[in-house]
Amino acid sequence: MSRLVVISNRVAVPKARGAAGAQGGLAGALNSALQSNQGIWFGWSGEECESYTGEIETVESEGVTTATVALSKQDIDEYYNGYANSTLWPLFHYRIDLTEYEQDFAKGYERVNERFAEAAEPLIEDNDLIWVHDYHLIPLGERLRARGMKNRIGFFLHIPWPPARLFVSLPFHERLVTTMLAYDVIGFQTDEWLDSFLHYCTKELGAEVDEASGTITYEGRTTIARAYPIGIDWDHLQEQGNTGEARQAGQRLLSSTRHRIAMLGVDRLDYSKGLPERIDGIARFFDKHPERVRDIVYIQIAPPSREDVESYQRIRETLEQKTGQINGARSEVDIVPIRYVNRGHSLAELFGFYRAAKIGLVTPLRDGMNLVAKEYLGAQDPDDPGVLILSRFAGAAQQLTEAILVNPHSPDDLSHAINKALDMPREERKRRYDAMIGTVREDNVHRWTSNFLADLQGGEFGSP
Ligand code: ADQ
Repeated sequence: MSRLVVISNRVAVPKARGAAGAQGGLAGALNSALQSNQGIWFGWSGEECESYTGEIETVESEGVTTATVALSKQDIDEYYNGYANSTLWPLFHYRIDLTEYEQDFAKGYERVNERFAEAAEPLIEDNDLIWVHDYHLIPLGERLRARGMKNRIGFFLHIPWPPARLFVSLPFHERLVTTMLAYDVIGFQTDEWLDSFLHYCTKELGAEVDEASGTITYEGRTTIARAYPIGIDWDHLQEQGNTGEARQAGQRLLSSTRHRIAMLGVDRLDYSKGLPERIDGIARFFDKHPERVRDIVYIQIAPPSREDVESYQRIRETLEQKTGQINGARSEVDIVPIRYVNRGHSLAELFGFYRAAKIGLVTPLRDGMNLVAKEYLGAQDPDDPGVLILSRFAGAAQQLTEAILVNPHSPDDLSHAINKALDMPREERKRRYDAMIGTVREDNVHRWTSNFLADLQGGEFGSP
């Protein structure tokens, strides 16, 4: 097996988290793939420097080398907060109303991708497999090719790919996609995002798409494009669930809710997660069933993210306002219907909360996959599982079809789903859980890694 080089915006550097093997999730899975292939993980350190030097800091731990560079303030503003999180993120989540089309952002994005290519080049050997992650680094493969690199290079997009009609609102959209075709393998979370991408390639680029073999041929070069749905780190989640920390967290939640049913939302504070819309759905539920305010308590865990971007500050204000309104209108001396927790929790604590909550509410307006939905199921008691209410617009809905699927934009739909979940008999809860848990356990993050790498290693296409 060739050596593996992973390149992503951020890197899980060992010194920040103890031993490399101790972490689960995506970082843990990438680390185990890197460990078995004496790999290197390259990206931004998360640090800001006075001016960019390209100096690489390396840390070696358990057979994995992490290599990071610091970025200047201008790079962070234009590439990370700018093009990545104010242009591509909203656009790819179908939010052209929030998309900022600033030329400086586009230039900063090109510049940092070029810097990444320049900094990573000396780390890469001829037979290395290179795996680039996510929307921050779409043109990186092409930048590496421009430096003469003939390695097999793959790319995985963690977020949705928007319909062509929205995507063409991006200035230089053709350029972005043609750079993508410099990769040998392009992975999407679901068939839906893959189809949107293929549709764009056919209609706008005039590329030749062979859906049977999953290949795109453009200007004499062939690229594999497939869906590789990401999963959770099942074993790590179960290990965390077996800790005292998980049990304590679950007990804390149960003792504080007493006879009321806990309904739980766990999300980064991001407008794509549909949080204000969710609160509207809960308000509608209380309007329709005022007596049920004694049956249920909603707990929303939402730590802030990307606070330097204005649209993220606004979402926080909106959420606080809406939560305050419902609590003002519906609270009794002994009852507060919504608890809003503005900070993150460890996975062990989340496991405890997931298991104690009889309803999991996961209602993004658009989501590449959504791992919270899978973690919620993975934490349930198989003999008495809770009910998952899931947005039909999350990638996860394509696999978790026995969840109560909802339209997150419709308060009535949400209200109806909550009512149905509250009354769902155990038999039906079990039937739905049994139908979904196999894919959550088996199609886990390790399988995702090995499926992608098998195609990257073994595909016969795309030799540059
Ligand atoms: P995110 O949008 O961050 O990631 P999501 O899949 O919802 O995606 O969550 C990722 C992880 O963050 C989960 O493991 C979860 O436990 C953790 N997390 C979320 N909220 C938390 C909280 N309040 N406290 C602590 N931890 C929390 C992007 C895409 C997704 C895609 C993932 C993986 O947007 O669609 O599923 O990448 O590819």
